Amino acid sequence: MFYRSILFFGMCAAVFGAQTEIHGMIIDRDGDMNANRQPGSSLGTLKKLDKSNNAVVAEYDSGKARVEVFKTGIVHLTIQRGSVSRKSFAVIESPEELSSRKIGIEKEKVSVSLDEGTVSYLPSTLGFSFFPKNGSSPLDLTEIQFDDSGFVAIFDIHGARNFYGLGEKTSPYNKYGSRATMWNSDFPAYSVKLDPLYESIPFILKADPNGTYGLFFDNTFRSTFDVGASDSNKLLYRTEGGAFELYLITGKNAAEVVQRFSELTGEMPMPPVWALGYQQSRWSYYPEQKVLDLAHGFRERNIPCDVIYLDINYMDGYKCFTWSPKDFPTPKEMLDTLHELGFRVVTIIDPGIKDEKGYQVYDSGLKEDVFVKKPDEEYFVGQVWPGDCAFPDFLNQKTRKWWGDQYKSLLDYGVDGFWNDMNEPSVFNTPNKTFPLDVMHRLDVDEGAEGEEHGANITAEHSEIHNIYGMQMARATREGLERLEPNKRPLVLTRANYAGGQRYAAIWTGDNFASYAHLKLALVMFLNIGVSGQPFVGSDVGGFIGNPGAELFTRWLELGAFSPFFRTHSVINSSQREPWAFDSESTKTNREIINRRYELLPEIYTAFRKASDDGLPIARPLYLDFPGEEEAYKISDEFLFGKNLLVAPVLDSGVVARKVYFPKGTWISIRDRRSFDAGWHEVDAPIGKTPVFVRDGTIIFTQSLVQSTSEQADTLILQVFGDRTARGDSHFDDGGSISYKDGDFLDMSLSYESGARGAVLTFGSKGNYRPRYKFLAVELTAQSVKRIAVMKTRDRGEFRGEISNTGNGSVRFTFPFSTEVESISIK
Ligand code: MIG
Repeated sequence: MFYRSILFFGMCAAVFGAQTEIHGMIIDRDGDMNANRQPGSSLGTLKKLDKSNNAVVAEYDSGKARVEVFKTGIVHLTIQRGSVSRKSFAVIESPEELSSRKIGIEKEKVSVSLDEGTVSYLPSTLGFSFFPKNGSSPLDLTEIQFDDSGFVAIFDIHGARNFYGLGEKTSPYNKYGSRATMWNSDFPAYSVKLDPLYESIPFILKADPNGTYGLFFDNTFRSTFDVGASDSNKLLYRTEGGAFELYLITGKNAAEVVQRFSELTGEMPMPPVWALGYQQSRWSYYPEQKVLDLAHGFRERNIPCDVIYLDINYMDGYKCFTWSPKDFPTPKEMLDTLHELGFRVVTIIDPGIKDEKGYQVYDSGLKEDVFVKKPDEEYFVGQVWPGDCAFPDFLNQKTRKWWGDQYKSLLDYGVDGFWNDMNEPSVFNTPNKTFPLDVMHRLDVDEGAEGEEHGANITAEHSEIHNIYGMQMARATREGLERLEPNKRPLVLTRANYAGGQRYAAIWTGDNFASYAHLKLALVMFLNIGVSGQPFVGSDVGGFIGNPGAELFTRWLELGAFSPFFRTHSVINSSQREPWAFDSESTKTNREIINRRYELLPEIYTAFRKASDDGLPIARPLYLDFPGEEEAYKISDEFLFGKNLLVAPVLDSGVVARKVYFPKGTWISIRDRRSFDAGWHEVDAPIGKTPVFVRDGTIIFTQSLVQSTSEQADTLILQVFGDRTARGDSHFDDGGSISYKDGDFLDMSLSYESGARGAVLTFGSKGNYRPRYKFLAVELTAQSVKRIAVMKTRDRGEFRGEISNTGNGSVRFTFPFSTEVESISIK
């Protein structure tokens, strides 16, 4: 163990050295970008121009371009010289049949008319432009230069200054003025400025009060973005291979653009409800007894928790799909006990398969021929935790099937979910810390290039596959779990990913630090990852490397409670990091924070259900909901959680108050029902008391406390924020199966109206699922109406509510629970 941690920190040091080199490389390569070349000259003269229904194809001496109205609001431009165009790994939609009048050719110019503006393509120069109708900044592809391997595309952004997205990137929040590289990389202990990190999403969103568009560069090779950094009016995109595949996504506001991008690349599937609970991890909890002690530790202290993670030490010599006979001699019994205590267990699985004859997984992998090979047809062998390893080639169906099947043994033991790490892929002993770039991958036949013979042995080099290796591993994992347990929703967590990877797994932001700078960065990352199509995101609470003090841990826990993925995790040899590991005062505070996450679960679950449908983030930047407000584009330390909660966490040390920007409307504090008008206000924020506000006119769905989601809460609590009218809705289902897709859900919608003669809360519902609460409670802040409340049901007549005080500035009426409720009148 000692040796391993030395090795680990040795790696960190080695990696820091590479940082400037990487930036240096980008700067060097940018040097020749402004070479004075005629646009279009790279492809030679135009030979032919053809229009089909939704597309125009231009053929040149040495290449081809194609403009297509892909879907409403989305234009797909492909320019290729030599390189082939592959089937996308990100885009799952096929072009829609749209009216052919949307695209036309006039005087050698292709024009596309969209609701939000016009797109034009000039075949003679390869010029591509978007002119928004509302007069906001146009976008011009002014140059595209091909070189031996890839190309650089240069856009004029015409004064646009707000850019977001690009997935998992370090600061700044607004990407204008920065550079970013897409190359999945494992940098243990990354700095707040390091780039690139573990996942690549080449999607950038331009959004300001005047207008918006999104650009998705669907290319998996190493690529770089320079967003006004080298030239203040230019966006430069360079890639080291492949075709130019651009999706221009328009929309009436940023939310519509993000939604369309999510539709294009697929939405996050609904996770099981337990994955929304609090999760405890470290590298590593072992042996068995320590894991059980941990579980009892939560239950004895009444701190809710749903999931315990087993990091690499549960395995036998770090061999995937094995248990350490010494430390986990009776995994089945351990898992049974944990399940009885209401816990789920997630185990880590890395891609490296130990190169060892007699190890069953390795032997079967050899037999099935699933491992990646070098050009000389020898297996590529690289070192990771188990020592020398072979690596599955997740790029083809056969390997994915084989990989998915491996999970059967862990499922049989009772493991509930899986955590795919090291899948950038990370390799300890190669110069580039990953596979050599000429390692070969075998692709599915239908993923071959256009024109390639079907059934041919289609291969691609690692340089092209690198950025999707992790995504395809997560895909193989998910597909396997869905095959093995078809009626269960899997939880897959992955470190590496690519655009569209939200279809397969949640992500966390990797090996960060226990510092306030990293706490701030975590939120900035969530917001940008969210608008890049991936809603299910979280960070290691407390920071992976180092030891947070009690205050930093609690502040991070506060952010964690409003992160879609809520997990504490820390490096090997770190100090204890359980919510009770500090002092008794902070144990109490930490418990309250986790309790509140559990009380808000119906609201959070509904937010997930929405995100799985519309693809919009769960932790969302203010500009998505308030596109007209200038401030909404600048604020990176406040966000909406779901559509109803405004969260303003404290992200600095020694602070007990902060300034909060309130967008239009009136906002009511969840803690004491104080209300705030739009604009800036100072609010108090003592440790553990996260400033959270609900928009006036909203009903939120909460529930009484449970210790895990395997427990049924007694009471569904409807909290009405606002004195006159309010609306709310919530989604319920069994939380774990996929039968909600067949109508087994309940969508409840509420409307509240208050007038001189009292108030009425009216219930609507859809679907046939019946939640099993015992009580239904309504909480109101209204001063005038708090004496008597009567519930009318369709099946059991009327009930009079029992009144109580909540201590948070509202009054509660409690009734027996019924889904047959029609209304509640309050006088
Ligand atoms: O080389 O499994 O980011 O969460 O604890 C380190 C051990 C490998 C990196 C992950 C981290 C995990 C650790 N892993």
